[in-house]
Amino acid sequence: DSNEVSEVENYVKANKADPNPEYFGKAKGKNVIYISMESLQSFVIDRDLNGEEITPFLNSLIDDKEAIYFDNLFHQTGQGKTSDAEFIMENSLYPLPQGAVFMTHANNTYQSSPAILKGEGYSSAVFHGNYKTFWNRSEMYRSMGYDQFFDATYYDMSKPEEQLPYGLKDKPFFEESIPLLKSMKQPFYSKFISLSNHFPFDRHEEDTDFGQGDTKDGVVNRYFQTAHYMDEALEDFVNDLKENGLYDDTMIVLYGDHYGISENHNKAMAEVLGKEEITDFDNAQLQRVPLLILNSGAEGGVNHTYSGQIDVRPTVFHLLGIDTTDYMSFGQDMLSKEHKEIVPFRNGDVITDKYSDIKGVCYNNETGEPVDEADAKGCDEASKEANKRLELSDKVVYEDLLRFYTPDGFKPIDRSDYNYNNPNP
Ligand code: GP9
Ligand code: MN
Repeated sequence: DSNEVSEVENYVKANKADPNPEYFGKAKGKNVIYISMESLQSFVIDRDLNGEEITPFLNSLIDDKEAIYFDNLFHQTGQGKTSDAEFIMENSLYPLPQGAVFMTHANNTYQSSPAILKGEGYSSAVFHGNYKTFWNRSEMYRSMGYDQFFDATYYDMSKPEEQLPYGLKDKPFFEESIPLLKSMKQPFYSKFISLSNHFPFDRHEEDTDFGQGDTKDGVVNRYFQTAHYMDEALEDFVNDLKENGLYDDTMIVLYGDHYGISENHNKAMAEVLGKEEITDFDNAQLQRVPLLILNSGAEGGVNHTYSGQIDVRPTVFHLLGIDTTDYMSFGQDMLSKEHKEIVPFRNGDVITDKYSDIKGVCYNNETGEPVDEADAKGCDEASKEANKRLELSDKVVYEDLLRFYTPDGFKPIDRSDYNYNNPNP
């Protein structure tokens, strides 16, 4: 009820990180493109395979300081995978400890990015080469206030060599998206969900000249190839945006959605990383996913802040010059001087800039070794804070608390105003 909302509101407002004036409003009025990079983990960034870069395009954006790159950002997804990442990024709420919030709480009241930006004059759309029912997306997007959902019915799904179990391969997907994107009213807020780099990372031998790894683990070997193919698709897409005059006025946010290589592949991963073994500590560190903000109007460079996907929305909104005071965001602007470096995970682990609390063991980040009992205070404090955040966020979702709260100036979304039936499938 409204008392519970007040508790959350007080917590969120007390923990808000004020915008950094150096960045605030730098991207004001620009179009926004989010790109969900399927299963991309940060360890592939700047890594070579047989002397060739796995992700040369992303690397070039970082090396040439074209993008702001966050190299200590972690995914915070649970069982909802891609959909959990979407949920976190666009609501600045945590996904659930069990199940996928897209499936279980699609009818809640939300104050999601597309709805907030609607108030700033933005149109909105999602682009994805899979069908609209997957992850219950079409139901969730109605609650999020997305104007349009260009799902597989808008793409040419007739060529077997372009098809994967989860939909259309990335290159044709991005290519065919350009005319759809051009049809949108500007400024637009859009999200592109890639899928070529999806487990089991196969069927791309004919689509790129890039080879595979040579460990004994085919999943890990192929991952490099599909990640490289995605990188090529992203480069083509950015070039297409430039050729179509869409680049200059558009800020692009590229994010890895979740891990691709599970703990089942630790042996090959140890070989790839040149380690004896992958410990619990190492595995937690591998949950870093790349986040690049391209063309924000602010200077690019590498930012080492420890952060999570939850922090992206306030960061992006502040770049757009939007006052976030009234929104129930559990993240903090990563470019703010007040940003606290505590990263809660859905499994109860937590990582800070100094410590990692993994399966109840407190590690020193620098050494990767467990700390003495006496030094575990850093973990205990972070853990307490992380649990508080998760608990309050879960309350918002489980009890549908945003029903009782309307941010100043926000026009609530009526989900019956939205449907995504393709008129010409
Ligand atoms: C399917 C794509 C992949 O639509 O988002 O989903 P995932 O299995 O990664 O959640
Ligand atoms: Mn995914």
